[in-house]
Amino acid sequence: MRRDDRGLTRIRALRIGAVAAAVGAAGLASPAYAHVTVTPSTTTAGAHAILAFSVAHGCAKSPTTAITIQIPARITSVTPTRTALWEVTMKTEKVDPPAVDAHGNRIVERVGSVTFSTGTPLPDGYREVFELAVQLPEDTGGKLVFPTIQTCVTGESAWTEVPQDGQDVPELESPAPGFVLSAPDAGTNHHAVAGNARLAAPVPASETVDGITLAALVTGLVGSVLGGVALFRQRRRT
Ligand SMILES: [Cu+2]
Repeated sequence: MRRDDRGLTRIRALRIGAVAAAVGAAGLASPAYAHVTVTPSTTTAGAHAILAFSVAHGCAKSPTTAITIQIPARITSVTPTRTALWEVTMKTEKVDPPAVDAHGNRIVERVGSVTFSTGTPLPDGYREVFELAVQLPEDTGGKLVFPTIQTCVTGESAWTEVPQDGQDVPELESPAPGFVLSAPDAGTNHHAVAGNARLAAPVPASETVDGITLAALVTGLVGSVLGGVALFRQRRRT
C-alpha cells in the first residue's frame, strides 16, 4: 500500500497494538484485522473452502471503490459470491501445460484474478467482506498468498508483501492476505470435508458438533417431508 498512507502507520500500529492486547486478553488469536485479510472456512489441503476477504479501512481515509484479488496459480477453481453493491469481474488466463483436477478433468483455463468494484464507494470506518468459493490445492504445508490491490477514490493500497522465510506477517507494512494449508484428517478426503458425502462418512471427534447439527438438519428435513406428505394425504382425503 501506502504511497499515501504513511502518516497513519504509527497511529494504526498503536491502534492495532491496543486491539491485539484486548483480543489477546480474551484468549484469541489476534489477526491484523485492520489490513485486508483472508479468513478461510477451512485450510485443509484439497478441500472446498469459502475464503472471506475483509477490507476494514480506506486508503488513508479515502473510500474504497474496488479490490482486485490475485488468485495463486495452484487454485484452478474459483466461484465468487455475488453481492448487491459490488460488480464482480473475473480475468481468466491459460493454464499451460493443462492441469488435471481431483476428478480427472483437464483444466486449460483458470481465473487469475477477481475484481469487486462499486459505484457507491465503501467509506473509511466501515468494513466489507468479499467471498470466493475455491478448491484448495492438494499439497499440505504450502503457503497460499493472494496479493490484493485496494483502489480508492484517492490513491490505492497494494497488499502485496509476502513474508520471507523467518519473517513474521506482523513485521510487514502491507502484507498480502494468505494462509498455510493443513493436512486432511486421517480417513477423510476432500469430498468428505464439505458437502453431502460428509453425511455418509464417519464423524471424526473434532467434527462432532457439525455432525450433530447436520444430523439434526437431516432429521428435520425428513420430518418436514413426512409431515408434508401426511398433510397432502389428509387434504386429498377431505
Ligand atoms: Cu490496515
